[in-house]
Amino acid sequence: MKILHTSDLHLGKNLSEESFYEDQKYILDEIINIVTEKKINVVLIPGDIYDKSIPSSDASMLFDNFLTRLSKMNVKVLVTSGNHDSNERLSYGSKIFNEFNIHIVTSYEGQIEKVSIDDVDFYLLPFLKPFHLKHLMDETEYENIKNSNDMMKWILEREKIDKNKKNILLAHQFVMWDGKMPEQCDSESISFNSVGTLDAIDVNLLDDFDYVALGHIHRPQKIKRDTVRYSGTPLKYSFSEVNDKKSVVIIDSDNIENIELLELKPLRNMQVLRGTFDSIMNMKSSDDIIKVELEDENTIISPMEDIKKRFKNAISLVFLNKYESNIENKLVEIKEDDSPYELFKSFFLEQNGREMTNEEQEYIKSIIENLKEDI
Ligand SMILES: [Mn+2]
Repeated sequence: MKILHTSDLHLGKNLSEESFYEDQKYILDEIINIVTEKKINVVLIPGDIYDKSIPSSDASMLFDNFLTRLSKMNVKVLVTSGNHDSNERLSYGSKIFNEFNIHIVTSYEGQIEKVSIDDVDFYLLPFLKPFHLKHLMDETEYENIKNSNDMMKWILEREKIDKNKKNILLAHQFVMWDGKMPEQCDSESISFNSVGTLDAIDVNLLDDFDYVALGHIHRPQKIKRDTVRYSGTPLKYSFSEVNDKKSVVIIDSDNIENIELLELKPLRNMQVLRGTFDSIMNMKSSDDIIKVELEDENTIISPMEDIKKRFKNAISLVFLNKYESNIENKLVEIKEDDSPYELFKSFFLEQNGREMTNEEQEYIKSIIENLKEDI
């Protein structure tokens, strides 16, 4: 049996108001192509189907279309909810979907939902925090669950894992190895302060599983062994991921150790362009999603207008020069009776973080004088 593992689709996601709709549509088609070419029997998606708990109609249609196509191809789909998904929304229709080989699990009631296909048992664990289990325990028992690791221990102790079969777990959690957290990027929007190691699960707890299909972390990576993996997002969702290679994992249930990573080629790539305004305007034009980092010492007025003529999907711009990055400390107070020259002086200081040179002072004074003469 051939299995494909992806996760964190974040359907409906925008970045700086730029929609990923076409990119997501394209990459789901790419995944369908891989399913066809590689003769995949089962697709695993452990969480974060949608970017928002109330997905847009476009996002719902994308997922609907994806599931329908897989179902028609007789491919089984196993889905669990992530922290971005609303359990109620995602589980809508799930009882009927079961009849079409689509299994969506969004809740835990004391036993992990299991789907058996041939010689493999799949355990579908949705995103959980300890408080989700409170109603399943008595008070003293609950008091002993101090963190996600305790929670996972409690959950797994209640499972009877059949060692005569292959066992695969789907989970949407932080899994750490030897005290090291997984490598994160900006699009996860998980604050590390609130997370810390409180939410982390020790990978050694998962030793009974032949493969662990993880979601939650957007950078593809293995944790401890090749067969405990974050597939990562199918697309780059932040500029911190420009150098990442996105992929899906292909697993053969007869040879689980030999996992295969298949790179996904996006409709539009993502790039960070760094340089002076002039050098960037001389770079090769591109339709990629672009962030520009300007190195010019002098302020450039509305550079984005020109940049967008060359890079129509430029969506983010920062100035790297020392003045611009210091601006918040240089807010200048202006008075009502300031002369035009004094006003300009304040404006210059605020824009550039320094006083004008003598030459610049003379220049602006002469311009103001000329204007006065014109009036
Ligand atoms: Mn996610």
